Amino acid sequence: MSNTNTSKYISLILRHKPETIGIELDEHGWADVRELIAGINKTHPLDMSMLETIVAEDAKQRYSFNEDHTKIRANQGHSIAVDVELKAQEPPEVLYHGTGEKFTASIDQQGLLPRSRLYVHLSPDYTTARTVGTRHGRPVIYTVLSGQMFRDSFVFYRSVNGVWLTKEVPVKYLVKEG
Ligand code: HQG
Repeated sequence: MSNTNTSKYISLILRHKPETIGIELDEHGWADVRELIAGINKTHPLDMSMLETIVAEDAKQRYSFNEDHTKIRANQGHSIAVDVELKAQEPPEVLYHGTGEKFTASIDQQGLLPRSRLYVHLSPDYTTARTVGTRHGRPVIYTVLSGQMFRDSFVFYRSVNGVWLTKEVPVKYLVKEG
């Protein structure tokens, strides 16, 4: 089994369903590394050195260890309510959101909502947004007027891997491409 499959499974456990392998996350999203390895290892071969490699080489830097590598968490993308201690910060003047064409009628009515996740995910550049959008079919890119939102008191967080997060984006701050 490839590291990609194992990494996807780790992402499912650390963001959405820790109970699948009988573990719990603490309020800051941390899992115990030994428990995680033992739980994952039941279905996907995993030891500490493989986990170190997966965390270090993950293309989107999805995971972090604590200082002594006894705990691990996902940096963002959770559906379960954990506080990964992101610092609120001022976003760039614009950010981008890539989505599938099938969602645009609803987005144009309601704005961007987090759906199953805790936050709406925004990309710092157009190319990344296009890649994210392609996961949902024919991609459509919205430019988000994040600077104006910030001046209007909306709160933004930047994940350690460069993804920007905010609770929602009302329609008036969205500009659809094309
Ligand atoms: C859409 C990946 C209808 C939204 C990526 C999106 C990202 C609406 C979908 C991260 C809506 C949710 C997150 C509304 C938003 N009506 N649809 N009002 N508001 N939507 O997967 O942003 O590989 O939960 O446009 O790289 O696609 O997992 O969010 O299309 O950073 O690390 O609802 O996931 O990272 O889809 O992706 P998702 P996302 P990872």
